[in-house]
Amino acid sequence: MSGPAPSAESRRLAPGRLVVATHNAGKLREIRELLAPFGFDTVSAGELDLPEPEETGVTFEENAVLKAQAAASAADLPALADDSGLAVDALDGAPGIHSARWAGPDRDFDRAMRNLEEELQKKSATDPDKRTARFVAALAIAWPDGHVETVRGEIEGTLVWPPRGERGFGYDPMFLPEGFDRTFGEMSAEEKHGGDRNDPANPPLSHRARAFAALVEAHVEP
Ligand code: ITT
Repeated sequence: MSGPAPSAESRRLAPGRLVVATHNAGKLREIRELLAPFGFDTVSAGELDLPEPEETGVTFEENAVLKAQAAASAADLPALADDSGLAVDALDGAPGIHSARWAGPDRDFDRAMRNLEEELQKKSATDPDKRTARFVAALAIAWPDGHVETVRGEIEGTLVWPPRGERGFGYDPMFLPEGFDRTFGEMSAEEKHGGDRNDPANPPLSHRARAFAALVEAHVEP
């Protein structure tokens, strides 16, 4: 028989110790909140003093896999990574996978949001219908033997100027999710996460919460 080898079977994460492979404090807080109901014993890449791998991928998924596999192999534990960003239609998907980079080495998101607004002004993207964007989050779980699973979540919205709200992190104060009149920067953590994947009346809202719902559905032991 010829042809490609069958892909390894889909895997589920068992309860136990889990590395959260991020050095971003805002993400870490949200991931811990989203993981809370599942009883994992989490330790962050920062707490383990793990190095930050270079993000050389060209997709969110590739970068999430790089980060999860680097942490799983360094810590000899399963590891969960998130690669995320804001894709702006008028900017052909920028900043996208480079969303963190737009904030510079000091991670200055006031500056990143100003840069973003300047780019939108250059494109004459002043009307809300020209200011559409989506937040994307790819999550990867990697095991020390190299196996990896990925999922993705997205949320559509519009970019407002000036930014509104002090909550959340990163680009949250500019992002008005579709169907809402408050930005992620004006929402509590619970509002930004949204509801339950099993409740059609109140489903998960943020890109990260939606990716989590997909992760739990397919790759976490029930
Ligand atoms: P790690 O790689 O250590 O996880 P990072 O900040 O470098 O941290 P990314 O490369 O995935 O992570 O960059 C994602 C950037 O996209 C992040 O720095 C934020 O600016 C932005 N971003 C992602 N999710 C966001 C959210 O929920 N709210 C606001 N901004 C978000």
